[in-house]
Amino acid sequence: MISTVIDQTLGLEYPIFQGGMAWVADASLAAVVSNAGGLGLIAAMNSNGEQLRAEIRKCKELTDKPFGVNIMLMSPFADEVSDVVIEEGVKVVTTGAGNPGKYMAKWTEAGIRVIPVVPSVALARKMEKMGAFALIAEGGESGGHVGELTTMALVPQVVDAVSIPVIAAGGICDGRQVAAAFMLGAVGVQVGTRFLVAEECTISQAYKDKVLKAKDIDSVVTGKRLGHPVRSIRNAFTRAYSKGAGVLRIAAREGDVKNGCVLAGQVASMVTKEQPARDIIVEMFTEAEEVLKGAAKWVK
Ligand code: TUI
Repeated sequence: MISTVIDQTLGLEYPIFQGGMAWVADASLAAVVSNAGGLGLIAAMNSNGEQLRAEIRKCKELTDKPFGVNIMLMSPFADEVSDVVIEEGVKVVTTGAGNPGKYMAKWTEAGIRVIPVVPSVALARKMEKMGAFALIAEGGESGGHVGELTTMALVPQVVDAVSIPVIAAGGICDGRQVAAAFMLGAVGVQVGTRFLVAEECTISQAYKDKVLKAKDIDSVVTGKRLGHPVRSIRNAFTRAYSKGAGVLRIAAREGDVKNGCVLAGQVASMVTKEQPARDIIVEMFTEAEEVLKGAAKWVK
């Protein structure tokens, strides 16, 4: 059994987080992942305070296991939702797409375990000083908003720079990659793309099919010049290099996978079947255990 400070302190069965995916990670997905032994996360994304409150309450009805909320810091409602997580007694908050510094004191004072996504050593150090419980070091293999570094380069550098736990994200969808993350010094993993095709995930079937059919070089980063690099599956949207309201929603919720933005990571091509979330987690950790046990086979 693989068990680390992450599952032990957060009360999970497995040290795995489900990524806080925009227009994907709703209360139902978060609850299913939490019930399966991981940490489910509700994506606050562009929800206003009351919409997020409703999702949190729904999640509490669907699970009695720990779950968290991911706050996307570029959201116009970030201030509002930063209070709602406190009012609703959310235990874990992850953040993305920015520096959560201005919220750190009030969250940690409220007893929330704050786990920011960091794309660099500099932000990792700042977040540790500000009281982060752990960090998610996310490499640019991931879907969505991406930093410059790869998971392979970023994770060990963040691990060396801080003394709080580090969770690896970006490019992780099977047991070999979980094992590799542990080898780099991480004590947990965050997985997004593979949960897109969880049977319980409520996105459009067209979106799931795009992921299931993706080949190795089908995910591309657009928006670098605009300062918002985003990784998604190549389609008319990525060719038009467009940006606009609703591109995430129309892909995830309406099934317009041509003009919409189909966020997915580089491992989309390794995701080949729909499965219950629980099977995804169990399969990944069973394989990781075997890989880790056999890791010394070339050492004489
Ligand atoms: O946040 C994500 N992934 C996302 S957010 C999102 S919604 C969106 N839609 C349109 C444009 C942009 C976003 C879709 N996917 N992942 C976590 C993540 N955070 N990756 C990289 C970062 C990050 C980048 C810069 C975190 C902090 C940061 O700080 C810069 C600074 O101010 O120091």
